[in-house]
Amino acid sequence: MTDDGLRRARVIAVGRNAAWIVAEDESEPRLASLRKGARHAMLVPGDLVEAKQIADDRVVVDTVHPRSFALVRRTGGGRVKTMAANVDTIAVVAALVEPPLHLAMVDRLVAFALQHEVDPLLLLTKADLAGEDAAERVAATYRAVDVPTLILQPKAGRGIDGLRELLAGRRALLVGNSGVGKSSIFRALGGIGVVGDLSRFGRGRQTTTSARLVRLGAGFLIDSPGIGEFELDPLPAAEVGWLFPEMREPATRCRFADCRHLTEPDCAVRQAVAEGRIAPSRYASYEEIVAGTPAAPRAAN
Ligand SMILES: Nc1nc2c(ncn2[C@@H]2O[C@H](COP(=O)(O)OP(=O)(O)OP(=O)(O)O)[C@@H](O)[C@H]2O)c(=O)[nH]1
Ligand SMILES: [Mg+2]
Ligand SMILES: [Zn+2]
Repeated sequence: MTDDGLRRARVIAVGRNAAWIVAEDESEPRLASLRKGARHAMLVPGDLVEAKQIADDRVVVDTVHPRSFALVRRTGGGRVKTMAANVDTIAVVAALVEPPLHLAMVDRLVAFALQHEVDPLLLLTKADLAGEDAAERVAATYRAVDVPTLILQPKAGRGIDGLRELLAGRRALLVGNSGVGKSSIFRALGGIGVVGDLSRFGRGRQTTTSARLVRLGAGFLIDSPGIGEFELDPLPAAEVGWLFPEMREPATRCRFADCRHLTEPDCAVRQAVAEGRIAPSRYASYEEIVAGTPAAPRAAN
């Protein structure tokens, strides 16, 4: 604690008038109240705050530090929602089945991470239901484009040690469709399922309704509610192409310097797809993003 009674703390979960925070030099979370009408009514997990102890059992969030990176997404209703702050890693979680594998969304999230210079990871679940071959095929597609990919079975503990290693020192956010296993992974890494009265259960399933954070050594991991869709803001084709690293080299060999790799003649990117050097599912995602078509669930390669 500093002279002015302020203590630096990380936000782990946020409710309407209060937030769970954990001081940097403590391990137990404390419930802190938020000043009504203050800007920090919009706190999200990952935010770094200064908290003031005003009585033995009362803590108030005083100030919020500027965010280094916040994951902001547009909701169906056209509003924006901030999911987490100060993360340096986006851990995309995708189930191979149940719900069906949604590669269009995986590709958008990976592209989004590259666009914002945070590191993408891919965590594949439910290989026990989908089969190892299917899991390895998908993993190979993403490892080939330098996205670290793990096959996990959180309840059985499979892959959890490897994930803990991969996350060491990182500030990571779990993101993906509902039911893919984000909270299962979060719990397997030591996250608590329910944080006091800020959480509630949705529709009989253990659907996560608000984001929350677990500290992992010097880093942390944030669990978030499932998202139905994820769209990138509109971008010129050349920029979308840059977000698909496997297209960068072929793109230098297209006949036209401003080739969008759609219908242009002598396109080295489409040639690479035809020759199996670029995964058709990745190229399909590229096409959809350039065309502004919403992400549609589609089968793996
Ligand atoms: N068989 C199998 N089931 C899994 C695996 N991973 C997660 N599950 C199950 O999938 C269901 C959904 O998992 P959750 O962890 O709640 O999913 P979530 O991504 O947190 O879902 P939301 O909070 O709704 O976004 C649970 O019944 C898990 O036990 C896996 O690798 N194999
Ligand atoms: Mg959940
Ligand atoms: Zn081209």
